Amino acid sequence: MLNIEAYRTRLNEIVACSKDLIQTDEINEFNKYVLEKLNNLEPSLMVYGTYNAGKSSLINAIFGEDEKAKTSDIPETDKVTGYTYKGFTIYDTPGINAPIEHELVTHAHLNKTEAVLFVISNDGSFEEEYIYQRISDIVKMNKPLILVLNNKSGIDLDSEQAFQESQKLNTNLLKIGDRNGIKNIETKVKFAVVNTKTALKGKLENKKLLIERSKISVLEDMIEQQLKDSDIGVVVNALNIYIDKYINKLISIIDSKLTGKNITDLELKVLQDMITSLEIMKNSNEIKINNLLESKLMSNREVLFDLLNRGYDSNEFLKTLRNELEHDLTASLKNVQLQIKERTQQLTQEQKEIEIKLKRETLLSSSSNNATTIEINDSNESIQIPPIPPIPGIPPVAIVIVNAVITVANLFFKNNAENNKVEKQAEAERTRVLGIQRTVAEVFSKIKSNSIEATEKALNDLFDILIENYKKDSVIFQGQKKYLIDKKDKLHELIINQQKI
Ligand SMILES: Nc1nc2c(ncn2[C@@H]2O[C@H](COP(=O)(O)OP(=O)(O)O)[C@@H](O)[C@H]2O)c(=O)[nH]1
Ligand SMILES: [Mg+2]
Repeated sequence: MLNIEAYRTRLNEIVACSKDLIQTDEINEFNKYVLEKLNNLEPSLMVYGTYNAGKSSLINAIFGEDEKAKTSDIPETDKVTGYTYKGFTIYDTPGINAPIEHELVTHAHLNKTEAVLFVISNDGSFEEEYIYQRISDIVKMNKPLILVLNNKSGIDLDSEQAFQESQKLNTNLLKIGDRNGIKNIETKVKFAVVNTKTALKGKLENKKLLIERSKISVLEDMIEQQLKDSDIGVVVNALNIYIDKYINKLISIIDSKLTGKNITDLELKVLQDMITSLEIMKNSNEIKINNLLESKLMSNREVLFDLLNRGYDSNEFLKTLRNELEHDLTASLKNVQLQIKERTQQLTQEQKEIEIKLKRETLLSSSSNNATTIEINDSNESIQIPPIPPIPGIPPVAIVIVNAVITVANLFFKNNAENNKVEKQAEAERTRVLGIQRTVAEVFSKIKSNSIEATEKALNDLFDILIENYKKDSVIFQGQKKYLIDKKDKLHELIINQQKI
């Protein structure tokens, strides 16, 4: 007995895996078909073969109706039409060698059908190799097959010529079986010769002799027997093939996204290179700016000492120094902004190239599958280089300096008033100079630590959010890759499990 519940669970899992891989319509169609089949396990028969072989005419002959199925010398419809026959359904299909849309519809139905009625006409192409290749494909799928030679050329079916044709057909069948490793192919294919036109005429005009000569009854019995013999095993086989083909399609879509083209790897690599570049850029600029500011401070140390030594007001000088430092830092940061901008443009270019490659490859594979690509955030658009942040000022330094200068001056005058002795004066002078030196050292160390802090903060503001965002993107890419690989593993499991149900 078929475990319907296990099939339903499996179906839900497959449908869940399909999301993001193929279009919803196609998923729904798959889901609907499997559910319908599980609800009704009746086998059906599909009329297949080259277009113009007389498939639709054969349907008409079987039903004894002139216009039941539309017949024509040119391919007209891409529809698969079902007809109820003795409680079963027979489907007429556009066939092989029809326009591509017709062929696709036919092929899709071939994946579903339980049994096949393969029509070949004897007026032309019945020796064509592709016909036997198709027959062999169906036999390989273990689907019951009735091969019908439609006597379109109207020869006497009991003649030597008819016998020769059947022999040729049989030889061709054995050949393809050998080539494709199918043992005893002749036992796996039932064979009938009919004259559809005569059959229809006989039925329409109720002429027993014509009907008999057409040999349609032999075929009708064969069809009925085949459908009655098609047990649950035949239905489950067809259903498994349908499901497995669908799963294999999903896997090949994943493969085209992953291993074959390595698009995800490429995208990840350009992102990770970007992150490394930014980190290096941040570090090297920090060193460069700090060196620049430090050399500026060094050259101004002497000037401040000189000013204080001569008792001048240092506030104006410090204000100018502060402005110059701010100016230098701002100029350096503008340069960093430019570097970031250039690197971002490079990334955009790289991503564009990958996108073009991806599009080209999707286009190339779109004939085999019409996969939709996973939406990938266009991270370039969100990139905004942060503005240069305000630079923390140096005011506390100025206060320190003023206080220090006052202290030094007081010390000097106090010493001067109390003691007039020369050595005391010299002592006082040393103390004064030392005091100034200490003050200068203190002031410059404050300015230096302030400017280092300002540089660090400015660079953090410029780089950190940017780097963080690229890191997030790269995690998303890695996640997508893992997501696809996990999905593929899951789908492989679902195929293998089909055999066990
Ligand atoms: N003379 C003759 N013509 C046939 C026979 N069977 C089909 N035809 C013609 O072949 C053409 C194609 O037949 P049709 O049934 O539409 O082929 P399909 O494309 O396989 O469905 C039509 O013009 C039919 O009238 C036959 O047994 N004898
Ligand atoms: Mg037709």
